[in-house]
Amino acid sequence: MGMLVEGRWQSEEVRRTNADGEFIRTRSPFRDVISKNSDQHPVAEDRYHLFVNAGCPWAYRTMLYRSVKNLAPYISISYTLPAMGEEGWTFGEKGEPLLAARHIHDVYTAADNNFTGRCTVPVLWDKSTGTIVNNESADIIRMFDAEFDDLQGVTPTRYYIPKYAEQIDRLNERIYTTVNNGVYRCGFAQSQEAYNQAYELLFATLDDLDALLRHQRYLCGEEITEADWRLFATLIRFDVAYYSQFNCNKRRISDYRHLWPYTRDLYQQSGVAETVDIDAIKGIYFGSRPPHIIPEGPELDFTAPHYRD
Ligand SMILES: N[C@@H](CCC(=O)N[C@@H](CS)C(=O)NCC(=O)O)C(=O)O
Repeated sequence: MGMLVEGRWQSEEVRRTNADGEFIRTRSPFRDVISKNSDQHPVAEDRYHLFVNAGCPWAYRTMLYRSVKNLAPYISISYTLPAMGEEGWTFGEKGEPLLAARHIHDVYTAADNNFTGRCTVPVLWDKSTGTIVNNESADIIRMFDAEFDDLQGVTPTRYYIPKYAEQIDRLNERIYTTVNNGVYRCGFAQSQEAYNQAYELLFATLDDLDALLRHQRYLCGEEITEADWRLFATLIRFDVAYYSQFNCNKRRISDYRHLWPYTRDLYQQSGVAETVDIDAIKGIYFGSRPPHIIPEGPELDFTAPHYRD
């Protein structure tokens, strides 16, 4: 995938690995926040917009929070086509309705016409100031979790639960490194050593989480927290894409005694199933790489009873 250089798209593939063949993820450049007390980006109805690709696990986190936190009436959304094109993520011929953008890079140059960097999803856009608030999913879900309660007039469920904050942070760190990003470290490794190491760490974490979930319903106990949703974004894609396309093939999630019913348990929570788009997941991982063949399977039933309550 290419990138913008001083506001111009350059299609040449940008190197993603270091000298040891390890996959390196770049940092997100837009890190402002929406908050009740902000002059720049205050909480307001119909002011913010998300640009996402429903196949992408990072963008998916924000789609999931928008749904489970009931924020759809306040935050509008545009979806790119799942597969990457010559100019990165694209909205197709007609473009998307908010900015008439045809590509995600048009959203970045609309915010900064001299922008240099990768054009990633998700993007959280402020319609009033005409700029990008933030393009880091970890920040965006925290805002969605905490900042919009007043607007809704109710106190919805919190997922970054203060009493579990330390535990969530610890889980997030290991799960991000070895699972969320770990599958990419397997899939994009450019050396056998880098792949082997990522693979070992990935399955060591999955095995430990499976053991943990034997004793408790969710990662921190009996309540769903941010750590569960962040893990779920990868688990729901695992058997469909990472197992085969990223060579994460020691075990499928559906082979795990506890992780598999746990995945179904989260899938069956209110507001979740409608955010899971299996065709988009296949589209992003298989449609973006030659030979662009979309597999028929696997057959997975996320609606089967989970027996975890
Ligand atoms: N740190 C970002 C990462 C987002 C990200 O890497 N998104 C991928 C799609 S799955 C992307 O847009 N990649 C395009 C690129 O790297 O140029 C986040 O979590 O929000």
